[in-house]
Amino acid sequence: MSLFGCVVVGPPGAGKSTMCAGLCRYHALSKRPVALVNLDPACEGEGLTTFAIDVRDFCSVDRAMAEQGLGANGALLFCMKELEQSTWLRDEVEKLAVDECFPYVIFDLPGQTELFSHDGSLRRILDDLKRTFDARLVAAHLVDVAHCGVPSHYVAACLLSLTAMLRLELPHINVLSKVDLADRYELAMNLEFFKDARELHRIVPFCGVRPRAPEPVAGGAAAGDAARYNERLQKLTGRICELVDDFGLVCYQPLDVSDGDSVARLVRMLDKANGHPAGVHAPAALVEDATDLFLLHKGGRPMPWDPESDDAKLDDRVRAFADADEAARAAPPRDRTYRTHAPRAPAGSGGGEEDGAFSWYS
Ligand SMILES: Nc1nc2c(ncn2[C@@H]2O[C@H](COP(=O)(O)OP(=O)(O)O)[C@@H](O)[C@H]2O)c(=O)[nH]1
Ligand SMILES: [Mg+2]
Repeated sequence: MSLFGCVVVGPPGAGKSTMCAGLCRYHALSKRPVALVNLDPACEGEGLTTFAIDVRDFCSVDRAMAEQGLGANGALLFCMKELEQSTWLRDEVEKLAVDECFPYVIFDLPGQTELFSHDGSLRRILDDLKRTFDARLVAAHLVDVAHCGVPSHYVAACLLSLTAMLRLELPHINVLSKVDLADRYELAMNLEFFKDARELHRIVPFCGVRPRAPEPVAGGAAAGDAARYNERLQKLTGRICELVDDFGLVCYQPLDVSDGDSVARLVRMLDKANGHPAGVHAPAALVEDATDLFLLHKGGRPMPWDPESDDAKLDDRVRAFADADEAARAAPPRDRTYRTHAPRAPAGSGGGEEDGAFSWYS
């Protein structure tokens, strides 16, 4: 049977690991067996959810830095090369199958965009999985809604999304993450514009810097500098907008990972993109339940599904759900059984890259 899964990419802090935890929880609630794979050798802590496969068991960025004399980003690329040249990942993925059935596999990737912008290892690793397991993967590229607050950053993000689409060569969904925070930013256009990413040139007039206060001696020179800078920036931005528009591929699916409806919409899009036979493993009623239960945590991070430790906090409806879950575990379906990787409670660690460790548009 084919392996279905999702490859989550995007700049550091875009919300990749949180989305992975959200997807794991959603799938656990809707009874879809799921396995989370950490492909970030520099990931710190244990993440929000248990990893079924953790690339840190195979290679270490610290070791690559010490032994090869590389910087952090170089060491990451080195690790990816090592992973590409070994059969470790293939062997580990093979172990996930139970009775030749794979769980839905979610790959959490590092934030360094070199991984797909000008290095081919990641693509070759994914190609290998596609060949070996007939893997039907969809890429989700996350862009933080904060970038909509700075028009030139948003255009850069669109270019990055387009690069990811062209370089990864997978069915692809671009995600505008953290939309619950959109109100915090002063947006030059309405949110629909940023979701559609069409007629990008309309944002060009808003690109630029404000002139700094004139310096006492040079009197007014700073304003002239800013005007010249803005003129050049707008010309360049205009060309990039044309390029992105000409491809006509980029648009964004908004995501608030604490909102069950938002996660459900994204799951439907991901399933459509990679052809997952949704509905076979997740009856409609379960999907509805998953969406409703997810809402219990609205306003906070999605809590990983852990019937045991969460039990005390759960209301009657959720407890009934947990009982049904236990009954389902006790009597697995006749034709096949899955090894599920139930997420556990957060270990108090974010699992993301350190702030400022890497800037993709500086
Ligand atoms: N408000 C809000 N915060 C989010 C959302 N998704 C992620 N975050 C926060 O964004 C920060 C970075 O998330 P993380 O998943 O570590 O990003 P990564 O570096 O891409 O893996 C964390 O503090 C998350 O709690 C969201 O949908 N809404
Ligand atoms: Mg992360």
